[in-house]
Amino acid sequence: MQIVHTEDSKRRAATTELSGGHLVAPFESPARVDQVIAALRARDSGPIVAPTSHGMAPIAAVHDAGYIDFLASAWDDWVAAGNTGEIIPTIWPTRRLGETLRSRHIEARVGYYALAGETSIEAQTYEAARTSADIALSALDHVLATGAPAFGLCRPPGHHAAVDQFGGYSFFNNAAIAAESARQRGVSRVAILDVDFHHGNGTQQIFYERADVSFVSLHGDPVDEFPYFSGFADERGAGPGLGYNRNHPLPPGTDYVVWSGALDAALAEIAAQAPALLIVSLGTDIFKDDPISSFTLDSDDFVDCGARIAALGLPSLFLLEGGYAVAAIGTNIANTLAGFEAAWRPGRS
Ligand code: SP5
Ligand code: ZN
Repeated sequence: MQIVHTEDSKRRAATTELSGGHLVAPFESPARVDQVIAALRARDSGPIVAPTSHGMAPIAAVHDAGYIDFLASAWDDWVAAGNTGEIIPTIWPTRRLGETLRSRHIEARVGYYALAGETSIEAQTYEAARTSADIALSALDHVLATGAPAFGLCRPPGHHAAVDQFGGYSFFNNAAIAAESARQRGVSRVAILDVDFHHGNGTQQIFYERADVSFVSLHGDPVDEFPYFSGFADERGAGPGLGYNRNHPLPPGTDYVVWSGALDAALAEIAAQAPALLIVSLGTDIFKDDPISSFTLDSDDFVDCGARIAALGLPSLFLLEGGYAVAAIGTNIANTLAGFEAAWRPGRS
């Protein structure tokens, strides 16, 4: 399988994450990239190519202009205000306080554009987020040009990033940017399958009222798990998009028997939508040893997961999302792609 990767995806190197009342080393670390690429090389999983620059237009097609400007200048504005640590939001326009951004202060802008407080911004974050989108878009180029599958080793992840919000380690929504780009390049309908442990609230929000890009997600039930306010089964889309958003919340401790049953249901929903392209938001934080998650998949289960996805027979683009058991992330990603490739035949569905 074609693999898109650059060492530039390690440029974001935040040192803080607000967790349990402490500032800890971020779970979403550059070491994840090293582990994934080492495993893919060791398995000879496919040619590894560098991304090409796609400019800002595909990002601006998904994200709010004020949000993009905020991310571009946030670090300089933060430093100019006299701050010496990383950017961590401290105040939000919560429902009793206000909804609009009228302050010019960097603290206000940070909170306005943040959906969670665990994700610090540092000096390289904007450039790293741009690189991650380029990785997704370059992998998409390969799928559209050849019909063959591709994997974008995206970092930082993207699926929590909404039209105008960062959080959950996400800044630009790589899967959404790729989906929208595919639509603009003539792909009739795109399905996004999100298997990351966490609900892809950003992807859901971006396409909630659209039928041309569907979003189907398996995740920890938001009554128990981040992002807590999004990912419930009754969120099914709105307007023309009604029925094209499908959530499969699952309880803590979910094992592969239950999880794969939900996957089959999700795959049947996607098949019924007859998409021309599948984008998989591939988070391996469903693994049993993940430090912030609660499902119990084993490394071997990822092989079967890949094979089940392959049965759709769709042109497929895999993009890395979460997965924080660093020692196992390479094996889990390589297993998923290997299981997919062994079973995939074009045009099966
Ligand atoms: C892309 C992605 O997987 N983002 C996930 C972001 C989750 N961040 C908040 C996690 C809060 C869980 N707290 C667990 C503490 C473990 N000691
Ligand atoms: Zn996740």
